[in-house]
Amino acid sequence: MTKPHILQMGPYPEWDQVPLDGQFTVHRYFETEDKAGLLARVGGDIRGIATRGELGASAETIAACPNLEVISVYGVGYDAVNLEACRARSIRVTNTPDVLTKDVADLGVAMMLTQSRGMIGAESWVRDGSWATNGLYPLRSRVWGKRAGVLGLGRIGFEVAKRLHGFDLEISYSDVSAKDFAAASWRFVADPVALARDVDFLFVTLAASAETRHIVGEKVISALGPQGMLVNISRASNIDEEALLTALENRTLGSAALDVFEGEPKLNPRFLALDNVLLQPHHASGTFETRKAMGQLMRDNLAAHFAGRDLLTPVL
Ligand code: 8YV
Repeated sequence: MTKPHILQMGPYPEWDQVPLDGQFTVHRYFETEDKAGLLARVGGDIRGIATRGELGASAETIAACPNLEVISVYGVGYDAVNLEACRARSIRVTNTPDVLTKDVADLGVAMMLTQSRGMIGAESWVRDGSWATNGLYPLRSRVWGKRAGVLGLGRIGFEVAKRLHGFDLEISYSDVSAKDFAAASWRFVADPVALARDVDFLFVTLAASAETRHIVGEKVISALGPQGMLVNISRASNIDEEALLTALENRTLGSAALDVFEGEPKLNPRFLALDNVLLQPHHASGTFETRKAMGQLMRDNLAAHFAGRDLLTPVL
């Protein structure tokens, strides 16, 4: 039996690459310099695309594959896949929800603690000898007892709120409606600006879409204010990065902890000049266990499609 041809948009670890190469005839888009040439040559053979959350599949790539049937995303976010183009041609789309939820929540909360307690600076304080020469590390504000806001109480937002609850923070959240799975003590605040005004830490855990683009803009940022901290473990597009940079530079926002950036992995160099932002390389789902589960689910969705079975985690 001939193996279905798939287009692979980005690299995977070896434990995913080997089985993928075994199951499919794989064309590595990311390794090919002449991408237009590759698509012109094999576009007609391609029946599936294997991609990653942050890479997705553009309208042009989809158009270059006239026999495309399915796009499997290694990631929960599928905002980089052109869904309109997929809908127009009944192309199925899958993602990897659930398996990464708790790791992403862990990193978000770890970022808040790291930034609040100044742990990066404290590490340097030990390593560069400041502890021995200058004495005690400068004091920081405590975390427990403070107010946290979760913007988007989906799977990841829920796990963030659960963890923050365990850290004795007061929880409020914003979403399109109040959620019946939220704990009784979690307060629903419909308006993101009102949410930001009421909290010390604001976690952005929304699935990104055209509707949520820049939902955290100048108003939300200034409502969070000079004592507030913004934590983003979702997508850069949910935040107006220009407004964020200006607020961090002017100290009208206290601080930020970010795992995602516009144009990543190249980020705006203005971030690098700031001492009130914690920068992380989009690795919230980056544990062995979770990445293995993501790879397996990404391949299982492709296999299910080509075997004519129901998709495990369909988006479209
Ligand atoms: C990336 C993510 O997919 O789940 C998502 O939406 O952005 C991440 O998990 C991951 O970096 C692998 O590419």
